[in-house]
Amino acid sequence: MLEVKLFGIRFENPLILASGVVDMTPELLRRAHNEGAGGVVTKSIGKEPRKGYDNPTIVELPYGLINAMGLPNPGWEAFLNEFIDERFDFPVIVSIFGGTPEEFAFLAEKLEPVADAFELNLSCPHAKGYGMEIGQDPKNVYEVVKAVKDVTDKPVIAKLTPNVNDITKLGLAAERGGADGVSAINTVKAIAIDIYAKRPILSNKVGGYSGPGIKPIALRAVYDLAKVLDIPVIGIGGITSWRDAVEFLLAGASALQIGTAVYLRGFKVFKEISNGIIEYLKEEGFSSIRDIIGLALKV
Ligand code: RRO
Repeated sequence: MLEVKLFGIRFENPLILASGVVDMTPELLRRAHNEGAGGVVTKSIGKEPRKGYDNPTIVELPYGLINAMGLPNPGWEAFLNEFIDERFDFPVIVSIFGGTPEEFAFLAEKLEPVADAFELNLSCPHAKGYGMEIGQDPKNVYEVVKAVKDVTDKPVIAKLTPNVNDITKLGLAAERGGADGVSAINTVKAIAIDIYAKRPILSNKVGGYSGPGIKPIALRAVYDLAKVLDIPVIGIGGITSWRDAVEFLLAGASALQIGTAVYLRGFKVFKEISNGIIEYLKEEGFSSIRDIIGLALKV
């Protein structure tokens, strides 16, 4: 009932662990799947090892989190060594980030043996020279996607930033570059201030807001993208309950990623959300999740 096929890859359910959330080791990815994720995205991997920013890197707010982790990752070589002998019986999407199209292409070539698909991080909201600094410009999105598609036959998903006036321009640029899908959204650029210290809380000062507070923004982005794109849209942003998940599916998302809810409540959210979607489909008289994707676009 929940099975979906995206860019030739079968997912037993459409709930995918989002990049950067309890996904640092093969064991954690396996646990996510054992506890109900239909697939996983790894932490974003770059050319060199990065320790990330100093603490504090996360602020908890009533309706979500602001993070500025700073792209911590072991670098492509250590990542490849760690994953090369692993066999997974679920799809593993490898997230990569770079400062130029060539750097993205280099990483895709090197990491191809351990990737079922790539997600291009064109959207981290606070990394100098990376992420959204590149991905806010449709021309760069096109060039990065094209460079990666030129070196790999694996499906390529562009992860888009909401920090622009019209996200569909980014989605259309990704599609023109040959992307197999887009994921939307990465975090919303944000800040939190300690009123007694009278300074920003995060060591990096600004960060990215995620969780229930951004859900309506993410939903709108997915709705707009699904209206104009022919490639699948993967919805991300504050999905916490099965009701949220159904909203994204109705808005045209073909699959969903869950991050902050897993961080705050653990892997059990995958089963809770799957079970809720199944009940909803039965009550509403649908036999497959595929039957509800995009229904809200038709009115
Ligand atoms: O590592 C981070 O600080 C980070 C990344 Br790569 C990203 O894509 N989005 C985000 O909110 N944080």
